[in-house]
Amino acid sequence: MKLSYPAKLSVLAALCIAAMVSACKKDNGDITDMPSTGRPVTATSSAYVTQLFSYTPAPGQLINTQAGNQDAAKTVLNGNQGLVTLGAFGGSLVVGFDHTVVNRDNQDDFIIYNNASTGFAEPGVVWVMADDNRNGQPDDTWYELAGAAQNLPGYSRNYAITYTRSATATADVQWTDNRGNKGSVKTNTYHQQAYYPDWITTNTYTLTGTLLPTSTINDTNPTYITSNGFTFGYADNTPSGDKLDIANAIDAQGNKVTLKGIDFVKIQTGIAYNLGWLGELSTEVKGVADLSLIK
Ligand SMILES: [Ca+2]
Ligand SMILES: [Ca+2]
Ligand SMILES: [Ca+2]
Repeated sequence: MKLSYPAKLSVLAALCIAAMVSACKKDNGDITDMPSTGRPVTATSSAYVTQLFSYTPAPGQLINTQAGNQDAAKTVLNGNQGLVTLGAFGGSLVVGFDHTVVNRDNQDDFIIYNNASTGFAEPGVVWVMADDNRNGQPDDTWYELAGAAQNLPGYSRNYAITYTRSATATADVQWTDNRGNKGSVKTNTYHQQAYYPDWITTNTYTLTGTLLPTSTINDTNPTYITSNGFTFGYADNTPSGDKLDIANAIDAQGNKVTLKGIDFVKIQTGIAYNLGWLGELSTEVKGVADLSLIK
């Protein structure tokens, strides 16, 4: 059969389109064929988080010190001997693993190291994210890990506080919340640097997260204030470190979600409270590790 020149072109075009469709199918097939749990553990995988994506603390008594700046945030990577404070309510840290942490059936999956001691916990809400779009960035969906405080009075999702820079370093840092309340992060004589992060250029900023109850705090004796941990489920909550189960993930409505694994972790100071001479309640983090790789 002899084809005219335009007919040859249209046959060629049809062949090209067919080739492109087949290439697309192959690409999609490759993505679908990737392990459903994401990036597998390899011989060189680190047990610890290896990447810092953001450190956005609230004002606090150790902010702008060596425990409360961007360098401090990096000390929680690749081990469990660093220390960073997240400041008052809403301060957060986002870190990532070099592999996907698998949600093991009926087991805790990762641990967050802290500086909690008996009678002195500073609970932080833990959020997890799977790298659904596989771009290596925490731009997917955060899921809160439900802990023991989830059904207690005073627990509240989508709570937001706006902090205002003080006129002087030693003045209390004033705030308003999204419920019509106001308060302050009180300064103390032990820490006389600015409590409002130096590197935040705006004079106000807003932090949003889940608010935890203050029912575990006892400050009736101002010289001996205690803050007990919740039974489970938070950072800076248990003296030996907090073991967490991805199976406790919930969505924005509070419904349970099933995740095969996670790539990123966010930790957020959960309580808005001044602990007298001890300063504001602020979650601290020393490291984050995949329990399946801890010997
Ligand atoms: Ca699990
Ligand atoms: Ca992503
Ligand atoms: Ca602490």
